[in-house]
Amino acid sequence: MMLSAASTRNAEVIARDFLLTNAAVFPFVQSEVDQLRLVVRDVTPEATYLAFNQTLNGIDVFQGQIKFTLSKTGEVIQVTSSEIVPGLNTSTVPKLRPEDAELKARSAARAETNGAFVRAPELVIFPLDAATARLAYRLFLEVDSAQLYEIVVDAEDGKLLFRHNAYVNAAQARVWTQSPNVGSRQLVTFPDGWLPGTATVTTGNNVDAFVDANGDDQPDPQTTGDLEVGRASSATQLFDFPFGDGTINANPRNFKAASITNLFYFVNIAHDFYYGLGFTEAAGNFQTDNFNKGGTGGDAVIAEAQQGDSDDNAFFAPMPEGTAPRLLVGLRTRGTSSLTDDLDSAYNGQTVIHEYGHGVSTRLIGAGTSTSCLDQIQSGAMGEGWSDYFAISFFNNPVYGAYLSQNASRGIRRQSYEG
Ligand SMILES: [Ca+2]
Ligand SMILES: [Ca+2]
Ligand SMILES: [Ca+2]
Ligand SMILES: [Zn+2]
Repeated sequence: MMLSAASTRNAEVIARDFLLTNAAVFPFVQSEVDQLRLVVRDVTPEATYLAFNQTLNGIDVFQGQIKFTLSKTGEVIQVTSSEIVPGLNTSTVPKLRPEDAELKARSAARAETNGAFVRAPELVIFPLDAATARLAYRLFLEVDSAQLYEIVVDAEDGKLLFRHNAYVNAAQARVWTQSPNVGSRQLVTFPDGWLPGTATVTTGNNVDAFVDANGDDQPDPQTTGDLEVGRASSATQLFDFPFGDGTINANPRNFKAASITNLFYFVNIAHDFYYGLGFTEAAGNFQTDNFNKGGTGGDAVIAEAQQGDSDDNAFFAPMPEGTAPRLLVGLRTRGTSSLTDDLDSAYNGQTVIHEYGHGVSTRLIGAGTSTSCLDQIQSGAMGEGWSDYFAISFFNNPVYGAYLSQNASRGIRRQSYEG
C-alpha cells in the first residue's frame, strides 16, 4: 500500500510535505520540518531512500532520524522514525566547555589518564522521553583494543547520559573465575540476561548483589565512586575494581566493589549452570522475570557479600517459589585479629555453587513450598553432599575450599574428594 500518491516533485520536497500532512503521526510544525537535516539521499532505479535528522538551532537530536522510502514514481512507500521529539525548547547554549566534557567522559570510562578521543566533542540534543531533552556533548573515547566508547554527557552538569562500547556491546567485569588461588583475575563479558542494558549496578534478573557488612540483611547505604547504595556501580558497565585480600596482605573490606562484583558473577554462573541441568523457570528457579516460561518469578537471589553475621561461613536461606531467597557469604578471619590476612568467600566460586545448590535441592525436594525439607541430620547431610558434589564437579577440583583454608590438599573438608 502506498502512503501517498505518485508525484513528479523532488523526493525531499515530497518527504517534508508528507510530514506536514500527517501531523497525527509526526506532530511537527513547519519550522521543525524546515529544520530537518537531510543526511542520506540514496537513489536507485527502483526507489529513493532518504534520511533526515531532527535538529534544533543547527544541533542534531541524538539518534533522531526519520527515514523514507519512495517509489520511482514518487509515492511514499515507507516511513520510520527513531528518537524524534516534537516541540523541543531545549537551550542550545552549553554551560560545560568541550574540555570539561572530555574530563567527564574520561571519568565515566575509567580512563582518566589513558586512551584518546577519536573525534572532537560535538553538541547534540539528547531526548530523555517523548517530551523532554537535554543539551549534551557526544564523544568517542578509545581506551584500548577492547574498549571504544561512545559517550554522551549533559552539557550543563556533566552527568553521563549514554555510553556504548563499539567493540563489546555488553557489560564486562574483572573477576576471579575460580578463586584467588587459581590463575589471575580475568576481564569477562557478561552474557545477555545477566544485566539489563541500562543497568549501572549489580542488580540483574538472576541476582541482586550488594554488601552487608553490618549484617542487617539490607544493602549497606554506602555510595562512593565504586558503590551505589551498597551495590557495585559502573556507569559504563565496566565492573573493573581494585582487588585485595589476605593472599596479598590486604584487608578485603577495603575492596567491597570487587567483592560484590565477583559474587554477582558467581551467582550468575551458578544460575546458568543449574539451568543447564534442568533447574529452569518451570522447575521453580530463581529469577525476577520468567519470560512466560512457567514457574513464578520475583525470586532472584539476594546475594550479600562480606555479610556481617557470616564470618568464617556462608549460608543459603531458602524461600518458597516466588519469594527471593538469600545467599550470604562472609569473610574468613582465619582465627586471627589481623584484618590483612582475612579472605573473602565472595571470591570462592565453590562456595557460591555450594550455597546456590542448597537453594536448588531445597526448592526441588520441597516442591517449591517447603523450606525445611532438608533440615534433619540425614537429609541435611545429603544436602551438604549434593552441594559439595556440584561445587567440585563444576570446577573439576576435588579439594573443596582450598582458597578459604589456604590448604591445597584437603581444603576445609577432612580430605580431598579424591582421597
Ligand atoms: Ca546492611
Ligand atoms: Ca521462581
Ligand atoms: Ca584475620
Ligand atoms: Zn552447605
